[in-house]
Amino acid sequence: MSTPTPALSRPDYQLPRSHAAFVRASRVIPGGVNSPARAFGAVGGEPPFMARAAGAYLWDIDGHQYVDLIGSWGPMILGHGHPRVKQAVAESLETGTSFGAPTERESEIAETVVQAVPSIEMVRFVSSGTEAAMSAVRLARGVTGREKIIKMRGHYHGHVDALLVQAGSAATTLGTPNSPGVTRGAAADTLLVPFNDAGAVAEILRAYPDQIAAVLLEPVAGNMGLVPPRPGYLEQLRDLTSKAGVLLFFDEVMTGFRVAYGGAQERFGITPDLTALGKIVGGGLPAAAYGAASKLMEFVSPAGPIYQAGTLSGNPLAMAAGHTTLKILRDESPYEKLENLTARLEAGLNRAARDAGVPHVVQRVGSMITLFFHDGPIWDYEDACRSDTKLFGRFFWEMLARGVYLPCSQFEAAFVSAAHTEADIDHVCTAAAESLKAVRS
Ligand code: KE4
Repeated sequence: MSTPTPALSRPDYQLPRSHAAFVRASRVIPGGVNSPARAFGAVGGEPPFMARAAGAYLWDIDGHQYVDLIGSWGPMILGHGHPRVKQAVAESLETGTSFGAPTERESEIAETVVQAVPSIEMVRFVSSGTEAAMSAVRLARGVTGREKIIKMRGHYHGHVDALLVQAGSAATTLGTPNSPGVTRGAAADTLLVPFNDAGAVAEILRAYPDQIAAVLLEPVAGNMGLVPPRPGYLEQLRDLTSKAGVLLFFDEVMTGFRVAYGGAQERFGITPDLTALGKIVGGGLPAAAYGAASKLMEFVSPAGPIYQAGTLSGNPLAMAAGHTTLKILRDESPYEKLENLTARLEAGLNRAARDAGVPHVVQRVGSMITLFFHDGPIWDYEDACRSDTKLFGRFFWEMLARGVYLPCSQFEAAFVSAAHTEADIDHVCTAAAESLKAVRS
């Protein structure tokens, strides 16, 4: 498939079939989508409905082709429809779709995860990142006998009541970081601090001695746009939590197998006590996981008393897609290619914004990247919220009209896959230069 040529301009960019599909969907699905992040709430207009995907590309039902920079919000690190992943799922399909009984395939992928992720000696598979984060928090509270947790403002760990407090991702986009329906009781034990501020964590640990079960965070934040840890910050958290007998929980649903094969904990050399995984670990099918040292995981039912369960946990099809994805990442290690492609994108976006005279900052870790319309670096949620989200919305549509599918919010990270080529990246940079000139005029 050749890389799409940029469309002429935004005004003639119509999506008639997607519009009809959106009207139809909105009658029977809240907001016409099954996840708010897809709803274009932050950028206005209606989302294109997708017909198919292959490699680095998406095609909508109006026939438009896009260079895909969402990759299903992270899972598609190999690109869409990798032949070996498709083959593995097809073969798995031949033996059934779900048994509700253990299979050896679950042990095989569990062994691969244990070998890959420094903090994990045992792992439990679930069906979503939300479940993984929720279960890990329950484990932390159950093991320590403590009830309070420390969460970072703007970090997103799925729609768990206790964690939907100052949440990022679409919760920020849609202005519901503290959703109605989350009771005061559910949120009462969630203490909030700014990301990248170890002093704030130290202060809470002092104020609540022996009451904090865990500090949880995205080690590289992707849900307020891409915000890296300040140099030394993760080391400070590790030191503070170890000294206070508090568990350090890395939510690596997004960064796991993304920023390095062993995730952020491998890239930054910090070993947390608990890890949540998702997205890539399912290879595009519903699977996620949480893991830790055996001495902690042995508390999880039925080995121990802390209950957690799931009808489709360890689903054979998802295990086949996820395990094949992990084995390709392990054996072919596309990480240098991902680093180079995304560095090329970073340079191109910086050049385009500089030439257009647009205040901006491009932030990147590995193949996760965000162009913020904000003058100067972003280290926390308060900084991120000062970005020009209206300008982002106009930029987003200019890019869409030029065949580039960005995350539909300033508060999301974009993802480059191993299926992208330099030509795809150059197309994105050309489209960005044209789009920024268009929104500036
Ligand atoms: P899921 O329940 O959506 O599988 O995972 C929740 C989750 C947990 N932890 C982190 C760090 C995450 O990024 C996520 C989900 N990420 C969003 C994108 N920012 C998923 C997209 C969506 O909500 O549709």
